[in-house]
Amino acid sequence: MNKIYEKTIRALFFKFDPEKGHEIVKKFARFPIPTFCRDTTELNVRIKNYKLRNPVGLAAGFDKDAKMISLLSSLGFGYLVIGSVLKQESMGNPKPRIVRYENEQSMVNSMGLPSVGIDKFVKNYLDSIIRTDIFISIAGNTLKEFIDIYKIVKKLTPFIELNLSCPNTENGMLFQDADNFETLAENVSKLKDGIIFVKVSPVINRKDAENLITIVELCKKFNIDGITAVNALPVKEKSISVGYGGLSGKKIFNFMLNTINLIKEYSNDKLILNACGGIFNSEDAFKALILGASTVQVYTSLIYKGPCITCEIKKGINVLLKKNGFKNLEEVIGYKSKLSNK
Ligand code: RRO
Repeated sequence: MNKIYEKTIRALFFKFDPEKGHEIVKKFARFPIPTFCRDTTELNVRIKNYKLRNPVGLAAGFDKDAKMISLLSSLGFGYLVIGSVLKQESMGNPKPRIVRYENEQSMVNSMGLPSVGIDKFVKNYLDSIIRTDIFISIAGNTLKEFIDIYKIVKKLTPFIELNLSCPNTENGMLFQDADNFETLAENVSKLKDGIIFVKVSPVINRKDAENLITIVELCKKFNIDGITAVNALPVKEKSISVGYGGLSGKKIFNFMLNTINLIKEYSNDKLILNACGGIFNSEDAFKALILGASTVQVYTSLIYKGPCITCEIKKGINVLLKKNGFKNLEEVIGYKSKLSNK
């Protein structure tokens, strides 16, 4: 099925500017399609008091304005992360702002947080046909913006992801700084309903690792439920208008695994982890789950491999469960650390 997608739809879309293809999909995405991919109970995932039907999520960024929920929720995902949404409307960075590295199944984006703003986002959301769980990713330039949006979105869904790590705006990583994060976590926790995740950058050096360890400690202190690791990796890229962007896809897979490993080590099993970054197949997903991720998120691989990727990953995980003697996914999550604690 992937090969058909690659030779037809992808071949056609890849002739356009990368954003043009996305715009075309958006036009057709207001309606659901029949779901062709069923879930089995072995793949259910517990997130505190909630249950996701399967662990394969769509990462933030694909549907920033909540315009494609109806179509996307028919594709078999266990959940969709919609957003990131800002309080006010924003145009983002000038184009061109996406470049594909086809041979490496990776890409760089510098969208710069374009958003229709929270009011239109909520309207789009409420107009959607929703057939799977929805996480909403929120971003803010100030503490007040984060808090104001949080108060609105927590009424829509129990699952909120705070984006601390946009590589493409001046303030995109402000709240990843441990002192700023402490203020954000403390304030959000006072208003908390449901589940809160924070999304962090990949760890590439010791300084990043130290900062992330502090974030992990603060999450535990302020009752933040989990971490999505990782956002795109900041890189320079001349063919993008602003000269820099965030690298995603296969090239960041190992950074993702290392970051998940680090968080797991310091979380004392108190945080729920979502693995995001370069997951293209069930083997990739299984590696992240065994390390301790409860779910996996895809985005770049959806573009390279097409909408069948969700079913392929789910089917592949089911095969890997049986092959490795696990009864269900819950037994797999964090299996590696359970082994080393024996
Ligand atoms: O909009 C973006 O440029 C963007 C965001 Br908010 C993000 O979190 N990650 C990314 O790669 N791009």
